[in-house]
Amino acid sequence: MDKIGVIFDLDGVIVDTAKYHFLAWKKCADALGFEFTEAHNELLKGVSRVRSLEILLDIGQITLPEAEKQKILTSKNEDYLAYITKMGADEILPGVEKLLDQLDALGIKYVLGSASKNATLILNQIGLYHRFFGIVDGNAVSKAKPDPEVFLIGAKKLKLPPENCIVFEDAIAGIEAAKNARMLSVGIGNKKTLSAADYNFNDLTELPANFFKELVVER
Ligand code: B16
Ligand code: MG
Repeated sequence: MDKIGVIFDLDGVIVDTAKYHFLAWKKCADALGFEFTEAHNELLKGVSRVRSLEILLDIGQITLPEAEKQKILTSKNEDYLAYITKMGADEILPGVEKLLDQLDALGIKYVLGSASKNATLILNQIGLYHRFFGIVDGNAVSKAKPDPEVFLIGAKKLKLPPENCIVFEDAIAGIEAAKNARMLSVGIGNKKTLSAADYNFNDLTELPANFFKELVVER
C-alpha cells in the first residue's frame, strides 16, 4: 500500500481571501478610473500578484511604465495586508479542520501549495500554520500555476513521488498545474469550471468520510 500525501491550495480552499484581493484591486482600478467587477476578480484567482496586475490593466485597457506598476503592486499589497491582518480562525472555510483532523488520524502528511507570497502570514492569522508539514508559497517558486513547480516542490517536501500526491484546488490553473505534475486533483467549487479535476466537491464538507481510505486502497 503506497503512502500518499496531500497538497492544499490556500485561497479558495482553506480560506476565502479572494474577497480581500477584490477590495484591494478594486481600489487600484478606481484610482485608475475604470470599473472592476466581481466577475473580473474571478480571472485573478490562483494567479500571481504580478500577473493579476497585468490582467487588471488589460481590463482597463491601460499601459503603464514599470515604475508605476511597481507602485501599484506595493500599495495593493499594503491594502490587502490591512485586511488579512484582521483575519482570525473564524475565517477558516467549512470542513477544513475536520479534514486536517482526519488526515492526522490516518497519518497522511499535508503541505501548502499556494501562489500567495502572504501564505505564511495568513496561516498564522487563522492558527493553522503549525499543522502543515511544509509550506510552498509564492516566495518559493519562479513559475506560476499552471506550471507544476509549486506542487513538485510540495511533493519533495512530502518526500513522495508526484504520483502519490493529491492536490486540493479551487482554480482552473491550479488543476492544470496538478495535472502537469501528474498528481491527482480535487476541484473545490464549481464542478463545471473545474471539470478537468479527477474529483469535484462544492466545498470540503462534501468530502466523504472514507475518501482517503478508499484512495489508499485503490493505489
Ligand atoms: P499575494 P492561492 C493566490 O492564492 C490567489 O488566489 C490569487 O488571487 C493571488 O493573486 C495570489 O495568491 C497571489 O497572492 O498577492 O498574496 O502574493 O489560491 O494560490 O492560494
Ligand atoms: Mg486558490
